[in-house]
Amino acid sequence: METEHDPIEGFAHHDGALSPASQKQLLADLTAVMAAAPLYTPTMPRSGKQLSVRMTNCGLLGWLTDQVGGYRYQATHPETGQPWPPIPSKLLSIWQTYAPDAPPPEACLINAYAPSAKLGLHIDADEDDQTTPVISVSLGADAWFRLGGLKRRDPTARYKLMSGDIVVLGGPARRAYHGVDRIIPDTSTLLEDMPGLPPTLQSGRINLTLRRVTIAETA
Ligand code: MD3
Ligand code: FE
Repeated sequence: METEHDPIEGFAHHDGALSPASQKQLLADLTAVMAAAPLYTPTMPRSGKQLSVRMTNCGLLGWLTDQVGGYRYQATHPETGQPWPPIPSKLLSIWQTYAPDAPPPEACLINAYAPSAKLGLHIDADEDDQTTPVISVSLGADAWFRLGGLKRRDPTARYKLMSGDIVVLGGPARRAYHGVDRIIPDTSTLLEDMPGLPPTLQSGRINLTLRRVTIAETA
């Protein structure tokens, strides 16, 4: 059996934070976002290897990666060249609730997982602001999420993230290694009739991460 470890300080998992009705309302907003900013297939710096996760963004800045430019934030979609659509107000109010003292979010990364997709262990280090919390919202199929420590080889623990869960990563957890081991198939019907979402992604999972990227001027 896998050894259990205490979660790193600053990790807060809010189980079932969003009701089924609010999940559906949020999904309607995301449908509009994804119509304006289509999902694209990110690729690794240098190797050009495709990630299994599909991505897009909303907000003033979006996180992206491609073979030539590598990991970065930029204000425009890599394929359409258009500015990212604004962050829907429902997400801004979630940010207000869970990070009331933080400056407003600048980026919302939208990760779309097919049932076979995963995200290897990594740290989020491309933001100048490394102290404001990151807030994650899970929609659709359940996922096994892995959280470690500040060093790659530190012990890890796994958590099941379900549709409607909100995770707040503040304090030391903001700089911890983490990833998505796998999607647990046939655990949600939420994404089933999301307009414009390809069928394989409809049977998968969408995760949203709200982030502060630049260091805010203090008032
Ligand atoms: C822990 N996304 O987009 S969300 C990512 O489910 C990312 O799509 C995962 O890791 C997903 O970078 C995990 C939970 C999460 C988000 C950001 C974190 C955990 C985090 C930043 C630091 C530590
Ligand atoms: Fe991450």
